[in-house]
Amino acid sequence: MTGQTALLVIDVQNDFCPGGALAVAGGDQVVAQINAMMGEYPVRVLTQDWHPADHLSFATSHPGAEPFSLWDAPYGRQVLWPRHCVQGSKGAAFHAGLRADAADLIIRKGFRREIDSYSAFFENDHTTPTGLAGYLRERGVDSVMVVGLATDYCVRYSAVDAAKQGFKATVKMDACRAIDLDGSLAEALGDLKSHEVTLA
Ligand code: VGL
Ligand code: ZN
Repeated sequence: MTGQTALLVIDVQNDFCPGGALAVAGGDQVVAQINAMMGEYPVRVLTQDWHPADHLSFATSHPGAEPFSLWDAPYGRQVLWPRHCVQGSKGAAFHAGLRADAADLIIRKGFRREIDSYSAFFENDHTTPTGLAGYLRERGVDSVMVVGLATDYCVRYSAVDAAKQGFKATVKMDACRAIDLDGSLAEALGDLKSHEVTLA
């Protein structure tokens, strides 16, 4: 069983939808399309951003720091986000309309206080694996279709890492929405193209 394509649904959670703590414009608009795609893929993986309340990617964990400022973390530059996707909170739950029951695997990321994890494959040190690559290989997957939130952060890093891990990676752009912080969307598109990720 090789040659299968997995659908990777990135972070379609309440906090990234309108009204959420780190709302992405139109974040909820991807839900219907993603639900419709679920039936077309033999392997379906959802990711869930899943932070402890004192996570170091939160501005609130750095006295005096403003949300969206930068912190020089031991593993590199880290945006300090508004507190979001706290483990077990309503904000961390999947959007109520998402067909989460259709998932084969739910992978949680960003659960270690000291390190953020944008990618579904590696934490932000780019070396600590989440286990997803091994899971996909054992399921006979050789390509991934990436959708969800946000295009310029978790979708970007997940798709680039998928390509680096040898999977053929495609991002379905109209099933994604971006944060677009200081040109981050343009930078993400350049990064995706330079890693031979297909933008569909
Ligand atoms: C995300 C910022 C912080 C994302 C997660 O899902 O793109 N962005 N945590
Ligand atoms: Zn996060």
